[in-house]
Amino acid sequence: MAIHLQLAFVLSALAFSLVLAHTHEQTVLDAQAPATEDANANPWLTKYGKQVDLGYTGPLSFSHLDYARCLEDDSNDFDIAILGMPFDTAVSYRPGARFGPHGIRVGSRRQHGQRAYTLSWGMNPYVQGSKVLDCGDIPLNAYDNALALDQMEVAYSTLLARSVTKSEGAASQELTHIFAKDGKAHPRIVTLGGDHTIVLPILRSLNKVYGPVSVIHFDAHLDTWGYAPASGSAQSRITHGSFFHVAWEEGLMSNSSIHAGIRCKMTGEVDITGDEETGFKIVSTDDIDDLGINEVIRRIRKRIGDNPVYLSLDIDVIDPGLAPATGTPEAGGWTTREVKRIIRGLAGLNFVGADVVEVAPAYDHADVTSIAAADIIHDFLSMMMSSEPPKSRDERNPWKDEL
Ligand SMILES: [Mn+2]
Repeated sequence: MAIHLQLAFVLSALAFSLVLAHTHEQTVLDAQAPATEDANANPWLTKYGKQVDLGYTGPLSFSHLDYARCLEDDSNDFDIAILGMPFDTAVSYRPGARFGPHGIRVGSRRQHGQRAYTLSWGMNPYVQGSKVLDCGDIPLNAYDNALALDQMEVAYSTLLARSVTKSEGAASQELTHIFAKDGKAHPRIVTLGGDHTIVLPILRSLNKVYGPVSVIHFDAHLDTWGYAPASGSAQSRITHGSFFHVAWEEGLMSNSSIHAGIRCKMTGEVDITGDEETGFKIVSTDDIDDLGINEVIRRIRKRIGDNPVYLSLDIDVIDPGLAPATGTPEAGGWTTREVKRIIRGLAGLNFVGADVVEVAPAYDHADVTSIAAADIIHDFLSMMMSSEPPKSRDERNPWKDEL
């Protein structure tokens, strides 16, 4: 076993070296000119080239993207921002999602823009003409939820107001100007949560730019519970299980949203009735077996239509056997592969933003949840840059039976 592991390690290191081969060759060429006279001045550079970062080395950003503190530094433009919201003080069970942004970045370390082509998508999202930038994390107050929610809204709005990079006619889909009240193209933000409450300030911010949006909500739970607390404050009513109800009260969502992957225990039918009032329809976990993936995709697409849509994915939609590191695990969920296939089927909808929330790395094993979350975000980038779902590999390149 140890030998196999060593071999796998060597092979993966080799594969990554090959990815970097182009950069390395260029570096060697660059280094050749001064090599003879400077060989003693910098023997490393002369002999081995630049100090490149391997998958498991270097500073931490999502998929080794450029990292900028965008909230204070507006000198780096982008089309899609990766933004961390390390917030977990409105959870009902396990805290720990404040470490989600860090954990997802750790889970992304074997991802890289130079090795991002997949068989599933048939493309690399980092070479589609859109610039993706890791904009860091919002320094959120950890003691005052009202203050933290305002910080999230202000930060999101700050980035939404930046002008996009992409030139007209680039391959990626860019429709935000069609839906924006000001008629301008706005960047899209992929948020790393954070507990699910972070979606309330995000929807408040999006509402100012686009008006009400539809929501596609992957989750084991409804998150539309709007009960008044038996005791407590108005602020204590805003939690990771109630934020959609509050968003509905505030008119932030159009009446055409949909859940996917619901399987939690409820009070009874009253929860479903309340959920429908807030504008949601339900695709349950079991529907994937009863209806099949294609029908699940069709129902989501039909529900959303041409509306501007925000996609929020609670990692607990995935079975806790495959994604254990989350705040409120529910047994019997979808597989990571099933979720990824549904996401592929959603390409071409008018996404104005997306998130992965509720990753709480302290409950993880071997980064399995963080790796799933990072991989799903890779799919989000491809999804946001595609005008339609990718054809299957067999449709693109039919299998020829040699018999
Ligand atoms: Mn949730």
